[in-house]
Amino acid sequence: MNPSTLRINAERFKTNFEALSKIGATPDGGVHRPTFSQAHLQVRAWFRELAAEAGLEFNIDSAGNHSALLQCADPEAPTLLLGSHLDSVTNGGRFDGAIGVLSALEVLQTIKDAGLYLPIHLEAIDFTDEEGTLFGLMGSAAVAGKLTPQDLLGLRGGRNALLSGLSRAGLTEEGLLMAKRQSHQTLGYLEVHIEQGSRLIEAGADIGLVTSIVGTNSYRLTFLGRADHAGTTPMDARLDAGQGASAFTLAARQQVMRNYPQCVVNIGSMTLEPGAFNIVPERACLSLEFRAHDEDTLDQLERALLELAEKEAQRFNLGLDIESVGAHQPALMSQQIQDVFHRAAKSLNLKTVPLASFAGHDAQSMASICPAGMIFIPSVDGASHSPREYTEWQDCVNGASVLLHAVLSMAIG
Ligand code: HGY
Ligand code: MN
Ligand code: MN
Repeated sequence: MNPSTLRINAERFKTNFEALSKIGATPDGGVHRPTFSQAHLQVRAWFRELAAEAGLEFNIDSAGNHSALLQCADPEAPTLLLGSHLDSVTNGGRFDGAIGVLSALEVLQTIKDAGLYLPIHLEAIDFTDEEGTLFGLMGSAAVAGKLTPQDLLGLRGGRNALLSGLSRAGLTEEGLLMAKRQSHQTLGYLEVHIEQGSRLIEAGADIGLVTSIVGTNSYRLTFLGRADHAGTTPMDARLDAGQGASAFTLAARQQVMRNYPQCVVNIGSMTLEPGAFNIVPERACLSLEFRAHDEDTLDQLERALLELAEKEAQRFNLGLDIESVGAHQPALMSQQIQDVFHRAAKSLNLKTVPLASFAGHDAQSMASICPAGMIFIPSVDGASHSPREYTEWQDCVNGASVLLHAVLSMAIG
């Protein structure tokens, strides 16, 4: 049979997506599947059953990455990895990550059903903790050998959450640290993902060819003041941690918009302690994250923001505790794979446009051990990390179809 005529089974793909979207579903059309939550463990078990029903072998590595496998006859052959992640952010959308894992599974099933024998192994992978409930890109960083014991001491979700989550999933820290794959084993990594922005729709394009992925650093900042009576303490005598935290939050946004217009900064949570109406807050804990497309800018931005935090703490006579809880380097996507994706999209009469990614993805971990590439499919209104997240079904079919033909092109030319 002529592989170029092969098409995915769009009906099966949709049935699977609808079933997957029910696991951890929230009333407003999103999903809530934080890493190692019951819903996340449930969705991984569901993925494993689906692979078994499809007659595919299955593997769970020591970092908990779940993979459906379509092995070829030669045990020494390299593996082409395709996939994404089944974990979600808190109260997230049902397409982020999920559409990539199901597209990968659909490709393996389509090739298997067609009785096509490839000279390489194919693996549809669901990476552990992409979203950073615990660390962020944890499963792919483990596979790339980029995870260090220090990373597991100071991380976004906190060490207790890591240890209790690992034990719920039957995993260990040692296992995380020994999941590295050898480069020669991995022919490449391909990922389909929603754009999570609105550039594709604005450009009237079907497929985004990802050129690079942003680097992201995360810090926990704690402004330290003094608890006092909120009524009897004169305003100018207060050591109010909330003032320093709020002043920094506003100043950080101004700093980035004025001096780093190609970057972003976010303070996603701010907690004041003790947290009572009538006590001046003595502690203010902030979760700070910032992103840039190259290492130098990321370093400059990091220095600028931490200096700003120190300055605002001094302004309000506060102490400041700074803890790094994550750093992911920016990565360039393989030009060879961008070309493969472009040719595959063209063969399907789909319009492509090159896009840099401001979202982090597992492909940026994988790029350090093999050629990695991604395609984006359109997000309506650019909405993501929210139940408002939505992609038209034809665009989902387009993404999986381009992935299928990219895989066939890499496997058999
Ligand atoms: O946060 C991100 O950029 C990705 O969605 N994990
Ligand atoms: Mn994602
Ligand atoms: Mn995400």
